[in-house]
Parts: sequence; C-alpha cells; structure tokens
Amino acid sequence: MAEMNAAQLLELVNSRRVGEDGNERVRAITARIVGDLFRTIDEFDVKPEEFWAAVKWLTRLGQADMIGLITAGLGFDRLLDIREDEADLAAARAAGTARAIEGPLYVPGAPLSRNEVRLDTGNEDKGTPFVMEGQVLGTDGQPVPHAVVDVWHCNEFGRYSHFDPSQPEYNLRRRIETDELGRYRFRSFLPPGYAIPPDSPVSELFDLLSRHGNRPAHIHFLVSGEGKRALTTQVNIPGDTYLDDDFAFATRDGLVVELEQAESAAGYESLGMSAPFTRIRFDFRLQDAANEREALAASRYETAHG
Ligand code: MBD
Ligand code: FE
Repeated sequence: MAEMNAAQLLELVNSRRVGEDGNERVRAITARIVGDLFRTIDEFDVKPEEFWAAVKWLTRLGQADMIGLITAGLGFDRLLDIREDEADLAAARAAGTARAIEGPLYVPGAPLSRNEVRLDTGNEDKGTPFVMEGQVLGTDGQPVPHAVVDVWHCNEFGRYSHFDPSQPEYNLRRRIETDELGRYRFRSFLPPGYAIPPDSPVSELFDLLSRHGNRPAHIHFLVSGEGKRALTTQVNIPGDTYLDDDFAFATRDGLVVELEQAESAAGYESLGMSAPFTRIRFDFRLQDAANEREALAASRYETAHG
C-alpha cells in the first residue's frame, strides 16, 4: 500500500483528509499548486539538490522579510491591480484616479497633521525641495472634506524608514487631513528611485533571471475619505530612466506628475519655501465606497483576511 508512483502520490496528497472540516477553497487551491509543482519538477527533471536549494532560498527570503519584494518583482502585485481594474470595468465603476500597488513598505499610523505638513522634517538639504498640493475629490468633482492623505517615500539613498533601522521612526511618512475643500499640501524633497538590496535573497534570484531591481522615483499614497473607496496609488516623478522599465511593473499613465516652477513663495511660508520652488499639482479622485470595508484606510496586507 505504501508503494506508489508520482501520480498516485499526488492523488493521495490532495485527497487525504480526516473529516469534512477544513476549507474547500484552500483545499482546491493547494491541490492545484502542489500539482503544478509536481509537474514542474517532473518536466524540468529537478534534482534533489536543486529542490533543497530552492527551499533554503525561500526560508532565507522569509527570514529577510522580503517575500513582498518578490511578489512585486514577479508581477503579482500588478496582476491583482489589473484584476481589480477589470472587475471595476465590468461593474461600470472604473473611474477616478488609477490605483497603483501598495508595495511591501507601507507602515500604518504615521503622524497626522491638518491641511499641510513638512514630510522632510529632519531631512533638510537631502534633495530638490518641492511642494505637492491639490484636492481630494469624488468622481463627481465634489471636494471630500477631512479626507486623509497618507504619504510615504524613500530617503535620499532609496531606503524606507522602519525597514531601514538607521532612520528615525516614521521618517518620510505622514498623514494629512484635508480642509473643508478637500485640500492638502506637503513639502518634501524629490526622492530617488529604489533598488532592491544587493546581496539579498531577492538580488540572488534577479541575478539568475538577468533582471535589474530598479524602480523609478515615486511617492506612495493611501487616500481615504468619508463614504469613499480608499485608494492606494503612487505618483512618478518625470524623467526617470526606469519610468517604463519598473522592476515592479507598477507605473501607470496619468500618474506621472508634472514639475512646475512656482515663481513666488507667497502663501507657502509655513512650509519654509523661498521663491522660486518646484511644485506638483495633483488631485485625487475617489470612487464612492460600495460598502464599509472599501472605505477602510488600511494596508491591503491587513485587510486581506478581514
Ligand atoms: C518599493 O519602493 C516599492 O514601492 C515596491 C512596490 C517594491 C519595492 C520597493
Ligand atoms: Fe516604493
């Protein structure tokens, strides 16, 4: 009875159970993935040393907390966005600012300010200062008062606070509550692009795939407001070499901002601006939420089980 071939083993792995408990969807998806891997091992004649090297790599990937980098780099994060876009289109609710992937580097609970904030406190002279400003609007163009704009970007070396323990807590991470007209603004410096850490499990795989691990310069947002569907998105800074060659496949039309020169700093004194300065104007357009869960300003990781 314990002698079996590969097909019999697969059948046994996927059918064994002690009762009717458990989750049928999890059983079905696990069975598909196990079957696909059995077939991959067979087709490519994967040797034991190759298999165990892969297992060790996965273990190191998890220990380095880098699984979220691999999912982005292999296109899964963008795939989920494409599927949500398609679902929106099918439901005739494809409107508003385009979504873009959260990425693995969001941290909830950033300090909250009203109307405006300096994101770059403690990062003076780290790059070109700019002010980004605009409104949070509904798809009908009506302002969303007291919306929350949660914004984060990397430091001058392309590293994100929290994941880079050398930076202060919540460095370059803030939340801004909009005013009655849905207006927000913040000052920061133009961040550089991001590159996956060298000498990491991720870079090992990307070297073997002959792929680079660069993202073009970008700023992340999680925007939410009463009755509106929370929006996770990013904007890109124009002119970056990797704009159309993002390792995470996450750049989108309509999300590459324009850098303008503001001639006068009048009205921007509270952000410490002196003329002339670089300005980005960008309005976020949020769909109406179909239910309470859609309105939650939360990481997609956290809501995944909710
Ligand atoms: C990033 O900064 C990022 O935004 C994504 C999606 C993946 C890796 C690093
Ligand atoms: Fe990022």
